[in-house]
Order: sequence, then structure tokens, then C-alpha cells
Amino acid sequence: MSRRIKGIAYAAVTTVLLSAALGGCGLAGTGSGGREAQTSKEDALTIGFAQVGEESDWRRANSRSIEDAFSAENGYNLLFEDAQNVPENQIKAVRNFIQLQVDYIVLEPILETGWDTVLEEVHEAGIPLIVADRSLDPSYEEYYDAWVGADYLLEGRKVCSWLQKYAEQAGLEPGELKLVNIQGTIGSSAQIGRYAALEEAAEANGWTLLAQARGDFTQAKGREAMQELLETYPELNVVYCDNDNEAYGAIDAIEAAGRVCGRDIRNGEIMILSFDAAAQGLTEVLNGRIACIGECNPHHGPRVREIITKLEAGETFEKIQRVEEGIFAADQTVKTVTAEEQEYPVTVVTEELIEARGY
Ligand code: GYE
Repeated sequence: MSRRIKGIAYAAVTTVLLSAALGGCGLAGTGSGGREAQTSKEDALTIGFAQVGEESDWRRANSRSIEDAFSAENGYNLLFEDAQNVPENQIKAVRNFIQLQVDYIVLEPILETGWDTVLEEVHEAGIPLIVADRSLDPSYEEYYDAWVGADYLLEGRKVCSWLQKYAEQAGLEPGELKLVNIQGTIGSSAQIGRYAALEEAAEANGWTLLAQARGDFTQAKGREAMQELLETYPELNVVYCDNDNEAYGAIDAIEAAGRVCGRDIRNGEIMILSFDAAAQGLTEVLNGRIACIGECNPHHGPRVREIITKLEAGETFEKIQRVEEGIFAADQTVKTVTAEEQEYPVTVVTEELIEARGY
């Protein structure tokens, strides 16, 4: 079982818990039970995991994946630090792991930048660093042993290709498309990549990109952002949400304003595009409220564990590991999308697919 410790005031608590978990001298001589416990704990690897927060369905599934992969039964002491989406908390968490001399640090960075000093400290302490999910600015590459995550620019390009092909088939002129973007945490690699794809496609296709508004990857902020966007830009007809939770919020706001979510924008419907493909998001695809979702896979636990196992065994592995992902829509109006000169099939959402999703 991992220990989830929230917020800034965790440092002292973690220190206490960890010294117990590591089974220092204090545990010796407490009888055979104590000694047995000490032996197994000493064999266990201690993993310091610096998580982003709990902002979305994706994030919760990702946390579960890490907890399952690094469970005590699997032979790990997992120290789980939730930064609550505050970059300073995450830097503190990493410093704390250095002090505790954990065996590995696993970092899912909130932001791409701002890591200058602390990564040097990790390096000096000789603790292997694995970055997962969001990526760091390329200038930090020498400071980590591996990164496993998604290609956020590619995800965005796939969704934009779907929109372009859909519009073409529906006979919509590029200039008719009036888009807004509800942004994820500004400066996170997921936000940067998905926005870059949108900006590129808007320019290439002649779509009107009306505005961006902050949604911080949450339903509450997504709703607020959508409400304001509708007031300022009543002509908007496509909402590019940086994740599903923002899309749920956007749906709430659109319906509260008496508008309809759907693909028939000529008749006043508002089309929603999204990322992640959590079960609730896929359900919204099935009932027509979300037009298309670019998949983002949260199950990094086993992937990170495999990297650590290879590091332990001195085996080689790919330093940069990108996860392959799909794209989902309600039907095959668009059969394949094209991005980076490759075709990707569009998967039609079904009840079975949603049931199998698990998050
Ligand atoms: O899309 C969003 C989450 O970093 C890929 O963060 C992740 C994003 C994901 O909160 O739902």
C-alpha cells in the first residue's frame, strides 16, 4: 500500500513514515516478527513518486496504475506525494525524496520548465530519475534516465485531422468553423502540444480560432471557461477541450445556456472535441455530446516498473518511450485520420468498449 500525503505540510510526516518503512536500527531486536519485517522492507526498493494532483479522471487512473505497479506485494515502498497542481509543491516533494535517499524518483511534472536547480540536486545525489506522463523541456534531457508518456502534439494533430475531414464531408467551409480552446494547465507539455496542433491546423485550414480560456484540466474550470466564452463569443461552434473533464464542464455550461452539444453546427449545435477517452467521455461520444476524443493512455505504472527493473538488472532500454494511442468517434463518418504522414483508424465507441475501459 502506498502512502498518499497531500499538500505542503507533508515533509515531516513523510520523514517519520519513511524511517519506519525503511526499518532502521529501531526495528531490530523487537522479536522475530520485527526482524522478518525488517528483512523484507530492506529488500524492497523505495520509490518516491511526485504526482501532479487529482484534477481529472485520467489522473486518478494514472495514480492507481502507479500504486498497483509499486505495491508492497510487488516488493516496493511507494512514497506518493500529491502536489495538488502547485509546481512549488512538486519541487519540494522531489527535494524531500533526495533527503530521504529513496532508490528511485518518478516524476510526472506539472510544468515543462522551472526544474533547473532541483534536477541538478537529484543528479548530484546519484538517484535515478524517471519522468512519466508529461515531458520536461528538452534542455533537461541529461538529468533523467528515461521518459515514458504520450506524444501530445500527435494527439492534437489526430483530433484536428478528424475535424478537418469531418468538415469536408459535411460540406462545411473552413471559414464557418469558429473554434475556442479550453486550455489545460498552462505550461504543461500536454497543453503545449495539444495547442500547437490546433494553432497549426487552424492556420493551415483557414479555421477561425476565436479565443483560448484556462480550464486547468478540471470540470469546474471547464464550466466557468465555457460560460464566459459563450457570453463573449456567441458565434463559437467548435470547442477544443484539452481533456475530458473540461469537456464535461463545457457540456454543463452549454446546456445551461440553452444550447445543444452536437455535430450539426449549421443548425446551431456546438461541437466538442476532447482528449483522454475516460469512460464518461466515451459515454458522451456515444450519446452525441462529444464528437471526437483523442486517446491519452494513463497506465504508466507497469511501464515505469519495467524501466526500473531493467535499471536494477543493468539492462538497456529506450530512453524515450512514447505510448501508442487511438482516436474515438461515434461513427465512421471519418474512417481514418492523417497525422505526420500516417493514417490512424478511428475507433467507433460501443457500450462494450466503455465497459472495458475501467476508468
Ligand atoms: O490529459 C489530463 C490530465 O498530463 C496527459 O493531465 C496528462 C493530462 C491529461 O489531468 O486529463
